[in-house]
Amino acid sequence: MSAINAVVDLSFEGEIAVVTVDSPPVNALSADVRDGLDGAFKAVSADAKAIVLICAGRTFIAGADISEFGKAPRGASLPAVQDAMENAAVPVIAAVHGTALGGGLEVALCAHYRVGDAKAKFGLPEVKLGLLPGAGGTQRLPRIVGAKKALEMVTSGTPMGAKPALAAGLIDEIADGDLRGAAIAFARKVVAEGRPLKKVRDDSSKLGGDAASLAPMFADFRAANARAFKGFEAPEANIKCIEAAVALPFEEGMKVERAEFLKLMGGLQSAAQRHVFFAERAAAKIDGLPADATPLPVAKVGVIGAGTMGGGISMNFLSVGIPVTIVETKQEALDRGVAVIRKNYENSAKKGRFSMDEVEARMGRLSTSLDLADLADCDLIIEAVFENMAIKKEIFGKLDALAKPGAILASNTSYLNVDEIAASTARPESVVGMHFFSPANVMRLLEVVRGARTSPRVLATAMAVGKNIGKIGVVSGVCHGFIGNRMLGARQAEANKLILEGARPADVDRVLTDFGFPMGPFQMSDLAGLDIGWSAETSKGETVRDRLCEAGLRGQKNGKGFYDYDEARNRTPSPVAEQIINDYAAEKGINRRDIDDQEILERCLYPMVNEGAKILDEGMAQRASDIDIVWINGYGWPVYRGGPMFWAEHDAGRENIAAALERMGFEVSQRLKTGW
Ligand code: 3H9
Repeated sequence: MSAINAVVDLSFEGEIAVVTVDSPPVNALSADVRDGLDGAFKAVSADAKAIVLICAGRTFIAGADISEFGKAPRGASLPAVQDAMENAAVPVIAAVHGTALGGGLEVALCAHYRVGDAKAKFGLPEVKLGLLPGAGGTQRLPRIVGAKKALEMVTSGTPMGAKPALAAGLIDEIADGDLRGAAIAFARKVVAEGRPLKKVRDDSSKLGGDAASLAPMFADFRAANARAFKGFEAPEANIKCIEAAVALPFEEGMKVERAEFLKLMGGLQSAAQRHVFFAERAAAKIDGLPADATPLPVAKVGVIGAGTMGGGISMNFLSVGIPVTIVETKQEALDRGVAVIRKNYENSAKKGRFSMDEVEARMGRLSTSLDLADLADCDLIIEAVFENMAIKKEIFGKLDALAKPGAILASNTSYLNVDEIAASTARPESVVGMHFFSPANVMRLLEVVRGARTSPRVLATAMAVGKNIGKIGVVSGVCHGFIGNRMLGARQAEANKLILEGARPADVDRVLTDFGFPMGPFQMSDLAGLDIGWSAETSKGETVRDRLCEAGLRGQKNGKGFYDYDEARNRTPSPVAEQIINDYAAEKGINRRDIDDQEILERCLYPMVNEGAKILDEGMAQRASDIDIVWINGYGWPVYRGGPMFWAEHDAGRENIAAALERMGFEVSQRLKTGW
């Protein structure tokens, strides 16, 4: 074996040259990897009969090195490496394990043949980074899997497994066992049979039609996905490139791809989506955690409360094979909760996500009880009862008495003081907040609330558990509403003022949905129920919300709220709500005026950013990007806008926001003026 450089080796197995990339963690196409590949292909001696390209470590090349984007180009160019492969004098065989993604697949598509192991995955996920495959992927992939399949792959970013890849002709063989050995054997076969140097670029026979015959397919695809692609620039650019692959010769199609790629790469959406990629990974890191704070094993989970939250939380664990015991106070509540879980699973099975046997397997892991004592052997107990401090304290006091030593006691509280809850036990080091978002089996965010006395291992375990159940955990300190709801509160307060000053609830909602949120604050209030935390006995008509509830407006649940809802849940602004708001404003002497969309947007979003900055001031979030992750995954902030803190920094402008907030009379965080 001879080293071409620190990350690429060249060795020989008889007459077969083997080029090995070894650049942890994911063999991304950094300048070093490109230089190494360039050097290796040049160094292959004339007597080699074939070349195998393979990677060490956990995966084949997982793409371009995203951390190099936007920096001055260095090293060999990717097209030069691809040319060297495609135009090699002898067959080049890519041997794929793990994930051949993005630039990795684009490199593999320049080989003449591809062999994958049984677990290998092949995809072009650039769209998730607000990009398109910029190294020929949009021109080569449709020439091998057909325009329709390629269109689905580049616009969804979803990878293909080895079996479908073999069926589609994307790979030539699935290797059983030793990939290196199988790839070398395959290379020998290619040589022995004198197979041709197949260049994907030269074969247009699999595209599936020409521009005219495929036009309806493209039109249907755009129409079917209009909602999913709304607001995003990258999907349409990807579609245009696949159209170009169908309509134009290869080299011309490459020019379209290049132009579209550069447009996206220079735009704010891709910068935002790349930020989110790294932000997601940064969120998993807990600053200052001692090295010995390894996660504790969690083999059995208890959940207190079988309501919407408790049921959803339980499903997360049942789905990954962890047994759950749910405890309720009444049998009917248990039965109802279990029935909802079963129904959810059955609905997924009906949609083909898994089999009915799997439904039974998951349900089989669920047990129920009316007695907290049945949680005594759980490693993790999550309390998911309603937001009432006295009740939570009582429960935690009981858990302290019955849970096994070392068990983690978690609260799903969305606002309350985790330290106060912890103080009702003699083991505050075992208490942590695990705040799930509704529907808890679907939403990816998990706020992990670190109490003043939560032990490092308990914190690490809560984060590891989150990862295991497919969540993105973000650590928050103890403050009212933690990261997400605290900022939501700032937005809601201003939205409430706006409707008294003259904006209509539907205007506020429209401005925010146009911005990219799936729903606005008043649609959200209607969905949650206007009467959450409201009681007829104590209501004094002091707020608009009190008056709406007093008038029998409860939100979507009774078809009346800020909007009226018909049976199909179509909404129209409610004249009753509008009258109540107008009367309230008149009574308070508020002069109503026309409020334009820009003011609505600024007043809803700027105070949120300010609150985010204060959260950083107080050390309640570890980093600004964590706040972005909370808002994208828990509250529907559009991913192409990178989260509130990214948006403030790179779009709206921190200093602009600070100045506007000062004009509005807000107390402005210093960080907002000077940087996070
Ligand atoms: C592209 O290819 C454009 C082309 O068309 C060419 C145009 C000219 N670059 O996710 P993990 C880091 S665009 C740099 O935790 P896993 C990651 O940040 C690219 N770094 O592991 C993390 O670092 P840290 C298209 C990267 O096992 C570490 O590796 N490709 C890259 O759960 C481990 O990552 C993609 O979009 C990268 N490309 O998942 C694939 N990838 O430890 C993106 C990862 O410091 N990557 N890192 O936090 C993935 O989807 C997953 O990382 C993968 C492994 C599935 C590969």
